[in-house]
Amino acid sequence: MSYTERVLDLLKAKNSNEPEFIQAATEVLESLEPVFAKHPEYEEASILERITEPERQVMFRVPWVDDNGKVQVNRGFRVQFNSAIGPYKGGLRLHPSVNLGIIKFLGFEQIFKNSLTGLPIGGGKGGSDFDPKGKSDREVMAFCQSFMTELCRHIGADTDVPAGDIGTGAREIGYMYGQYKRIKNCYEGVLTGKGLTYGGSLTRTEATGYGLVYFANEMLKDLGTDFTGKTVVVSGSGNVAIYATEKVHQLGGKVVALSDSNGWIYDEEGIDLAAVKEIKEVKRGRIKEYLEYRPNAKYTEGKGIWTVKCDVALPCATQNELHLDDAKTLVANGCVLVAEGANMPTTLDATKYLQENGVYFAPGKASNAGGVATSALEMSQNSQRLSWTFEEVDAKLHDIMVNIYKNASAAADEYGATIGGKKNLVIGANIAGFMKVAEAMMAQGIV
Ligand code: NDP
Ligand code: 2IT
Repeated sequence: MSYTERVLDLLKAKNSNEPEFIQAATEVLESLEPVFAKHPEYEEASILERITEPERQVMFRVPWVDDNGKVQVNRGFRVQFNSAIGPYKGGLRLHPSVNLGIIKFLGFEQIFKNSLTGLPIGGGKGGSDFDPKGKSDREVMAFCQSFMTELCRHIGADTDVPAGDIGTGAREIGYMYGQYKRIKNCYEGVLTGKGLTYGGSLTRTEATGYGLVYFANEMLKDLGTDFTGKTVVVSGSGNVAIYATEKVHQLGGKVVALSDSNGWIYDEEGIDLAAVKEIKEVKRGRIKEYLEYRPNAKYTEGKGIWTVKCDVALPCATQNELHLDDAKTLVANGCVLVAEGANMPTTLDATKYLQENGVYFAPGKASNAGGVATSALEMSQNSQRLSWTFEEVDAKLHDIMVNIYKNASAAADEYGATIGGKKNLVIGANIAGFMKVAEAMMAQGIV
């Protein structure tokens, strides 16, 4: 039995009730197999046993009062996974599905993603099973203030810097920042994704979606093509999906479908993004309302967005939203590229099927790293007490995505990792992300 197999067995035994964490760890550890043949010193230092165990995890009660005067209680989480290369960094997810296993999978992915950005940020993640959907602004504020009242003792600009994720946008970050400042009496860059009037960075809102498309564009270039005239399907209709759509349109492609957890829309003429922004960013409505703006579009309740014929698919909603059956349909419909905007949206068997059938595939930890990279740029600006222009940040984001592509490709080349006639970017990204963290851990001794 190899080192990676032994550690995986151990992980499965210890964390049997955390399937998403096991899934993420399986993908990473299997990719790293060839690294340990070259570097026996890592096994000697139990790097894998250490990197799969969070440095610290906190779980806490979040009591708040709803609009009926009733006390509600949610569960809060922050997993500080790895600080070898920088302060813990990663988003806060607010969604009823949140549990420790989900936060651990996201925190684990974040270690390697953050390393790939080339910036000094460690891996962490947090959130709560609170559901912001349908809540009044006052209820959201009450929750955010209570959540931060506990979280504030565990974070700090040089310790741990949370940000947005599913359910956490500018509104939630604002309420949390206000409460942090009030309790700590300290105006520091403790959160990213802040509003532009109080330390936020231009381009952070757009960064994950834009970065995803910059990355996919590098992949297309390698295939000798680009976005011009390409038909694209994007799942989700939140922050990542909206700005991925915007950039695809800027580069000459056409997004024809978007979704939310209720259903999906198909607009043959190309999505009217202004309408989607109004529905999602202003009204906090449902994607079905798109028909009020574009009566010729089609709405389908439930799943099925991957049945839409496309050249490029960008899953940007949530984990495990693209299954083996969806992968088969995409391949049968002639899809050439899948790049993950969400974290782990593609199941392991679907990923394998896509890759083996010649679809060029980008794992989220590489292709969605533009969001956290721009968060790190926000941290730099806060430390300098400066703010850079949109063009400056966008240019840096573009360079970072090109570099991540280069580094993941180079690692795939170094280890001869190809699949279905394409570079295996899953292996490339995992190895490139891992090496820097492993070297830092080796240098810092047994901690
Ligand atoms: P948002 O909350 O803005 O949007 C999430 C979108 O996904 C919504 O359309 C939502 O639909 C849909 N969705 C969420 N959960 C589910 C579910 N269980 N089933 C079906 N649809 C679902 O989040 P983001 O756009 O920020 O995040 C999307 C993905 O991108 C996540 O995986 C996140 O971890 C990842 N990501 C985000 C980054 C960021 O900077 N924001 C950075 C890197 C990755 P509905 O409204 O109906 O719930
Ligand atoms: O998954 C992610 O990378 C994010 N949600 C963004 C994290 C961040 O710190 O900007």
